Amino acid sequence: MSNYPKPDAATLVKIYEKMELIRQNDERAHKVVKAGRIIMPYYSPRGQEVIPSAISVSLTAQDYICTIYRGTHDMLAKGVPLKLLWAELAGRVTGTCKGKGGPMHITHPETGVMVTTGVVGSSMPIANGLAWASQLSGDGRVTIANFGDGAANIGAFHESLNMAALWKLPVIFVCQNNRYAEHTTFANSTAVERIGDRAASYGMPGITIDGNDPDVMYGAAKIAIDRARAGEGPTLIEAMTYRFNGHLLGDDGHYMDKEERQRAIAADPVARLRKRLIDEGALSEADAVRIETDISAQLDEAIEFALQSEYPALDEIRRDVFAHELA
Ligand SMILES: Cc1ncc(C[n+]2csc(CCOP(=O)(O)OP(=O)(O)O)c2C)c(N)n1
Ligand SMILES: [Mg+2]
Repeated sequence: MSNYPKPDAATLVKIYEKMELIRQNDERAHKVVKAGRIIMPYYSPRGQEVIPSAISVSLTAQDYICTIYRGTHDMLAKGVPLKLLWAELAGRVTGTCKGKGGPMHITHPETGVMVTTGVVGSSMPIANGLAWASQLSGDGRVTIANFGDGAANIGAFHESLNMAALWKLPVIFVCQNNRYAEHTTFANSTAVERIGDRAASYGMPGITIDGNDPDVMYGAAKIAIDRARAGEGPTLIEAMTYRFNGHLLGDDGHYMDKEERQRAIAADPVARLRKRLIDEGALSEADAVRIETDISAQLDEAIEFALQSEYPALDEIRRDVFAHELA
């Protein structure tokens, strides 16, 4: 990993901005749901901020990502508009899916955020389809398939990796190993120590890395993205991370190892990168505060926009569902 490309200072600041947006967005989601202002299932990505932030700085606006119910971090890093995201979370007609998708199905093709579902493992075959379309049309796009450690034990993982390798699809499989699948630990569900090793079975490069280290995550993603864009095929990246919260809001995570959890929270990757950027002189304290205040104001605006928007009217129910009812 010492030969990985390294992010320069400006890129690290960009990564930090995305991570701070994800952190604050998560804080707001907790507040808004607990206050009863929005009723939704919420799967916190807190602790996993580095992964999409360090990947997306090497993506274009046209590149695609597929993600899961625990995916607001992936979407925010890719650039989904905040107002549209929040309006969809609140089920309003101004949302990314006109309020008909809700928090589990955020989709915004304009920023490359493609078809999110709650079906564990589904991001991978969908990503293959998008990547195959790019290969056929020669549009030069790459697709990132995000999924969890639990999803790596679903049949779709194995089928998708095999096909992507066989057809040399421009796709990167990013397993965000947060050590839990619902309430089951990784060790209790998986016979191999590293999911990254499984890549060898499918004839593609695979690696297991510290997904909370921005340099390593950036470097591994950059190599895989360049490889996919050059037509050399897929890569499997297992990014080791940790889920700070329970599976979803309302689950207190009592079954999680307390010390392990405390250690992970104490090593909060967002606070760590902030401190490092200031120590290294890449960011001044005043600039950091400006970034944070600006994000907070954008979130205020997005949440108010969402809550003041209308719910979809009854005539929306079948629109966008059947081709002959598109109008
Ligand atoms: C096909 C399928 N099986 C089971 C479930 C129930 N389920 C929802 S989330 C989840 C855990 C998935 O864990 P992981 O892939 O590690 O993702 P994480 O939630 O940790 O991000 C399960 C089993 C589901 N939604 N879909
Ligand atoms: Mg998991």
